Amino acid sequence: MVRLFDTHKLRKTEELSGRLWDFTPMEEGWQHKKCKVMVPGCLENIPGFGNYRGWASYETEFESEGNVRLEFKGVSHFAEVYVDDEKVTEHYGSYTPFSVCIKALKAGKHRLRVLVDNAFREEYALDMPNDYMSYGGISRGVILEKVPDLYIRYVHVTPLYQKESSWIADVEVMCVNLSDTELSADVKVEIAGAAQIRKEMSFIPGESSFRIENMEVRDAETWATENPVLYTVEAQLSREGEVFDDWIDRTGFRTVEVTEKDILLNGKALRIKGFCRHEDHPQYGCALPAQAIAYDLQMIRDLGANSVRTSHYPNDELFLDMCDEMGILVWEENHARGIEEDKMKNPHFEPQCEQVIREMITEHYNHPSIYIWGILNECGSETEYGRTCYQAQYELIRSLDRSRPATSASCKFNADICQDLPDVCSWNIYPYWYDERSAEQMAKDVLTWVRTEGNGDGKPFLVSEIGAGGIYAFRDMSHDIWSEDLQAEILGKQLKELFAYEDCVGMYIWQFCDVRVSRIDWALRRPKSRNNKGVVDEYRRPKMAYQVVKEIFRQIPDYRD
Ligand code: ADA
Repeated sequence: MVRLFDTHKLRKTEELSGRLWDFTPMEEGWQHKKCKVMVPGCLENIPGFGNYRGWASYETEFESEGNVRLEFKGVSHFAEVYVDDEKVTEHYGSYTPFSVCIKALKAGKHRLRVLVDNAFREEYALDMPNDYMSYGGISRGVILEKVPDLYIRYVHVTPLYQKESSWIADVEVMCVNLSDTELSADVKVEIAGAAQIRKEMSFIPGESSFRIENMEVRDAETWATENPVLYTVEAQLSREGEVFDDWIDRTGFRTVEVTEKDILLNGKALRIKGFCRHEDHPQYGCALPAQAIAYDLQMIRDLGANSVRTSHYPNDELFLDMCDEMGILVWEENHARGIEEDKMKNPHFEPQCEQVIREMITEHYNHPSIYIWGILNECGSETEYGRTCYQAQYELIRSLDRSRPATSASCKFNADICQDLPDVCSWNIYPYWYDERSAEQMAKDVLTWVRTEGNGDGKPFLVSEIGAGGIYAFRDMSHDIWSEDLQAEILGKQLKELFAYEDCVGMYIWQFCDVRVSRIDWALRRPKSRNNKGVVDEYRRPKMAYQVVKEIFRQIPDYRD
């Protein structure tokens, strides 16, 4: 399963994932360990491959002809794609989709071979041993589509505002012309029953788009956490009345704005009660199947939370589809955790960050649950060079999407020189854990500095991480470090004090579940090789903190007065 709904009625599509592929490790001494593996899946979750790093080959067959578009929702870290032994594309970026079109393929069976590299290399500037596991493999779905010479690439819908009983939206239609000459078609866009037709639109070879401004969508209900109504967006290309391509997505009508103090959803001040969540599971790695993702989100709902931060990379669209339907707000983040100035200076860093941002925003634009974009968690925001990256990335986000705010989680207390750049100032603070101060004191100290010397005055303040470690089933009368008891005590204090602090829009708990960390550098600092700050362990067994958080979160409404 790649999405929760059909994305085409007419265009012929076939899922190439959801089946066994031939897997061959390519590193010296491993080649004999060929086996069948499920795609999607993580390489490290194949028994015997838990610490494998390097190249591996994944192969399958498909039958098709004509123009074939292959879409990979996520291959980690680097992929080279071959069709019948001819290289058709390559891609770096573990957590964002990419695609390739092969023109005029001969009718018959074809061999698809994907060479995957999950090693840590200088050229992969965003993947490194880290406080989470950087899994490898074809970790998300793979789709094959038969496309005509002119096809729809995407439709972006931006809900603008509500006017009486209509929502007003801006629409961008992006098409791809695979031929060498200009091609034309009639284009129909239908959203929630409202249709717009543009006759004989011309498209130059390659990608080109046009806009439909101020489209009225009558009787559309507003999407909100308490009422997550979704509408279908359907586009069609036709010539002389005959439809030859179609494209389907979903949207929700809502606005997000930022004032000096608040983040507004449909004009109402939000109270964020969130969890940071890694895509991680002992059996599935980062390739959680739909049922496991749904289970996480049901628990997050049960905990009384209303938001998830996709720390520290863009997430699977299945997750986003579910958040759209369940009314869970998403802080979607680009891929970068704790990358300091020296590594930001890697010549690959900035182009790769920008590529991830482009792919994330292009592919996830229509999800109403995404209310904010996040970049560069705890990177070199205290340095002049770092600032140039923050600045360029904020500019890029704003050029791609003006309808959502952007932020980055900082921990550079009294040193950050980038607080003038985001729309919301977000801080990772760990009172009572890494810091001895109370949550109230720490939040006040940070915010006072941000609003004075920090240049971040006039913006909402969000706590992007709080938390404490606790090992499942380690109970201790003296509330010793790593006990469930101490974790529950600390989280209780952090939440109560921050909810009482009016200047704080809300908080994200670090983190939903315990996650595996990299063997090099990190495992020695983390008992059980896990970051143990989850309120559930890696198997989703609730710790004492679960009940404490649930009781507090459930008393707090989604909106501030
Ligand atoms: C940081 C970081 C997280 C995690 C956390 C921790 O704030 O953003 O990825 O490493 O600290 O557990 O210390």
